This record gives sequence, C-alpha cells and structure tokens, in this order.
Amino acid sequence: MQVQAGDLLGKINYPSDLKKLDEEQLEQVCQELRQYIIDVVSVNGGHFAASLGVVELTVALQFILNTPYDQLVWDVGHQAYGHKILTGRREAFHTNRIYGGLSGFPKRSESEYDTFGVGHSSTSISVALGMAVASQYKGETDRQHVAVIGDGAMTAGIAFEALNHAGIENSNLLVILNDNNMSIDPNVGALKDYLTNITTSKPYNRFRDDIAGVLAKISSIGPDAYNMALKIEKSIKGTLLKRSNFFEALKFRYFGPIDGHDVKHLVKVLRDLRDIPGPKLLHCITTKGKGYALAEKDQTKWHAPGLFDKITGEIKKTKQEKPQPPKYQDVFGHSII
Ligand SMILES: Cc1ncc(C[n+]2csc(CCOP(=O)(O)OP(=O)(O)O)c2C)c(N)n1
Repeated sequence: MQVQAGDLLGKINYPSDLKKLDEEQLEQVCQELRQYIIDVVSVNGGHFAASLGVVELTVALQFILNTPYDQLVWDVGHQAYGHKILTGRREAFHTNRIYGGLSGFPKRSESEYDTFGVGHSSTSISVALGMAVASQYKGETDRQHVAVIGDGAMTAGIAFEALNHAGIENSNLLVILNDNNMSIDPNVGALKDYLTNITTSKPYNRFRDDIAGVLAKISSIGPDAYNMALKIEKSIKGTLLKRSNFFEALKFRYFGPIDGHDVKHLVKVLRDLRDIPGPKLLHCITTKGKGYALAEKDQTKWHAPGLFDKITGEIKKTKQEKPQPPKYQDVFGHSII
C-alpha cells in the first residue's frame, strides 16, 4: 500500500536532495522519516524498532557523507529502512520484502548505495575495513568508510576479529556503535556490562566528544601537531579516567558516548571525525523503537511485529487469510526439544 511522505521527505529522492536543506530542517526530516517508516511498516510488515532507533544517525550520515563514493555499511541491515528511503527507494518502499519488490536488507544489485549484501550480523567492520584498505592502496585518501553496528552484533567473534585487524591498519575507518542495550532480546555478557559502565560513568560523560572538534582542527595544521595532540589526549584520558578504554587498547580512537537522537550534534561530530585519520569508534546511545511509545516499552515484541494498527498498537494476526503451514524454525525447535 502506497503511503504519502511528509513535505520535506517527499522531495528527497537522493542524498543530494537532503544536502540542499538547511541543518535546521534536519529535525523535521527525521520526524517525517520516522513517521513514514511507521506508516509503511504498519500496513506492509517487516522489521520495525531497529530502524526507528537509527533515524537520526541515518539522516546525519547521509547529510555529511558523500555516498555512494563514501562507503556506508549497515550491519545486519534490518535497521536500514531509513537508508533505503533516502537513497532512491522511497516510492518503492511499500514493496519491501514482497516478492519482486525491495529486499528487506541492503543488497548490492538493488542500489549503488548498498555497499554489501547483509542479513547475517556482525560482518560490517570486516567489510568496511576491506573497503578502507582497498581505498588506501588506490590512494583515495579522501574516501570515508563507515560501519554501523549494534551492541548485539558487536558481541560476535567476527566483529572482535575485525577490530583486532583494524587497529593495526591505518586506513580511514569509522565504526559507529549503535548502542541501544538490546539485541532481539536484552543484550547479555561482559561487553554489555562494560558499555553500560562507560555510559553511566560521570568522568567519561564530561570528557566525551568535544575532543573530536579539537583534534579535527589540530590535524588540519599538520601531522606533527596532530601527533602531539594525540599524546596530550592520551595522557589526559589516562589521568582523568583512571582506566583504559577497550577500543583504545585495540588502537581505535574512541569518541562518545553521545546522544544518538540529537541530529544536530551528530552532524557536528561526524563532520569533525571526517578529518581525523585512522580507525575511530563513535559510541552512540540510542533507543530501539524511538518515537513509537509502545515499541520503546516492549522492544522485543516490536523488533518485527508484523502488521499492526499504528493508532491503537494492536498487532494483527497474519497477513494471509488462508491458514499457513508451520514455519521451519518452529518445527525444528519443537523436534529438538
Ligand atoms: C550471525 C547472525 N546471528 C543471528 C542473527 C539474528 N539477528 C538478527 S538481528 C539480531 C540482533 C542484533 O542486535 P543489534 O546488533 O544490537 O541491533 P538492534 O536490533 O538492536 O538494532 C540478531 C541476533 C543474524 N542475523 N545473524
């Protein structure tokens, strides 16, 4: 079912249209993008809460990056609906996950803005790193490579393997950790505890992202000034925080945590980070289901709710009228149990 987009969103066919807008208008774009996702998914089905959580990130990234030349990789891809809508697929979005329509995940054959075919989680850092190293070999020093990965996907071995590799490459890689404290169910494990500690730590919250702006300015003076600034930053962080940062230990520059729903601030930080070379990690705190109260409250239920009444929140039983055969995963699960 086709749905009407808001005034600003209705005129954005590609990121070049978004870039023509004033920074002050980005909040309205976010509102309209969020509403469009709610309107379309409620009547067509698909993943829901994860895309609502990255609306501001999606808009800020497309506003700052020069995609598709700059390469943006969404992990899993169930959070890439906003990305699809802003990159030439708004009108086709109602065909999402329908036979012959758009894929529910980024797909290279579908758009030049989809840099990698995803669906399985935790591959984005390796992928973006490969692209970054290739660009480095080709001398494309101005090219940006960004992986957006959730805190759930970050717990996988393949993501750790990629961090381990990226730290010793000096290629232009930005990892954005989309930390909503959720996987499909609440996230678990030591990394989750670690991220919660960082997020609630007062010194970290005071120190935060202002550093990015200062470093970006200094790096424009030259490499000597930049190296000196790095040393000073390290010693201040060491004294102030009295502990090491996991990502910095792996030779990433860590920035954050920042509010992943403040689009203006995201734009500022992403602009600064563009000028800082090497592997960087930006820790963004977001809310899965942001902007749809029921989804914020019960994030597991609203990960992929199926069809629903967007006003009352009532979830409809099934899209098909005819009874369906049981799903493979259910038969398998019951048999094993
Ligand atoms: C290798 C692999 N394991 C499991 C899944 C199933 N899966 C899909 S989304 C998801 C949760 C991902 O959580 P997170 O990365 O934090 O993203 P969020 O949904 O919170 O935005 C999982 C486990 C998958 N797609 N691939």
